[in-house]
Amino acid sequence: MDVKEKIKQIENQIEDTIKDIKSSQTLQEIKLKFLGKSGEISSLMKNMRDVPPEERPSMGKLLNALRQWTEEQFNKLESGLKSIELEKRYANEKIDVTMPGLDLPDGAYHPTTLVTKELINIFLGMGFEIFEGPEIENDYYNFTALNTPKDHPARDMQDTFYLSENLLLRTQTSSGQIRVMENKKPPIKILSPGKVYRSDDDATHSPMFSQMEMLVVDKGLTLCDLQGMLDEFVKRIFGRGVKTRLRPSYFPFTEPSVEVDVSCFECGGSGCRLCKGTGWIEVGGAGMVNRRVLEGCGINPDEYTGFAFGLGIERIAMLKYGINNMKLLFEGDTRFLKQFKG
Ligand code: FA5
Repeated sequence: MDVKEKIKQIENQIEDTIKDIKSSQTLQEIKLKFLGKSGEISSLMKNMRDVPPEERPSMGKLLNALRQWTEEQFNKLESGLKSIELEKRYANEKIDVTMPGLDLPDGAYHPTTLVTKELINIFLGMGFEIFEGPEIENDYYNFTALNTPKDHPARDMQDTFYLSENLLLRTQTSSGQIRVMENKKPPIKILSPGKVYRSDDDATHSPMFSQMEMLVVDKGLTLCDLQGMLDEFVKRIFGRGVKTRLRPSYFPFTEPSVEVDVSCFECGGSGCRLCKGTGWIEVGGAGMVNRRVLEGCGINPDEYTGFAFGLGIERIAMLKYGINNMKLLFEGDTRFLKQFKG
């Protein structure tokens, strides 16, 4: 067949097939059939070898024009198909912003956080400021300045995690008392919540737990002021009917020292499993700040007195929510935690 005729035939063929192409994928296949390496146009070009040399330039021109025309046809169709396909995709992917959202489960505050927030609120309402000391403490603030020198037997009351000869994980938030009194002149009224660490581990003791320290230093404070404040605090956290009892105790940094008990809010004081039949539940330690501690911080103990109170936050959470194993507060089990939506 004459090349010109062949060209005409190809053009007609392209015009015919193009009409029925409905997707860019089919278009690619057809494009290969004509323009691919072994496609019809490329084969024609290869056949140029058989064309007499004098006809080659004009033939070459015709074939190049055919290739260019074919490419234009396909490109035009391709951009049309692509925009139709894109619109279809957009229509399918349309987002209905009025649809209700996915029902993701609500989070809840951890019981320890709930109690911490409640305690902070109570004390802020009484005019306390918050002080947060470091968790890595040195021996001086955790022990020595709290009237507990190196060979003091009271050091055995708390099993300490030492990081070096002088550095340790604080065993009590009482270390914050010293940091505050060193830097602030009375009147002082601070609340110091935070994590503390001890080598302790059973159903009511954890190696890492949270304490809240309360310290007040001013002129003329007595144990009665401490009891009055504890009474009010306990009523706000456990309920108006709950009473406070101070029991003699020992802490090197307070003199006198007391254990703070509250009347059992489960049985009202008649004795039950929660209070182990005693009618009372211990919530923390307290006392009048030892004059040696005040002196060490540059506060004249003849002019000022102070009282301090420290409690275990997990212990309060266990009492408040009737939790019988402290481990539950550290395991992060959502079946347990989701019961505490505050
Ligand atoms: C102290 O830590 C004193 N710093 C408290 C204090 C402050 C006394 C100010 C005087 C003046 P104690 O070691 O008793 O005291 O601990 C206080 C509370 O922390 C305890 O009543 C208990 O509720 C809690 N607690 C102690 N050890 C653990 C533990 N391993 N896990 C969880 N809670 C604990």
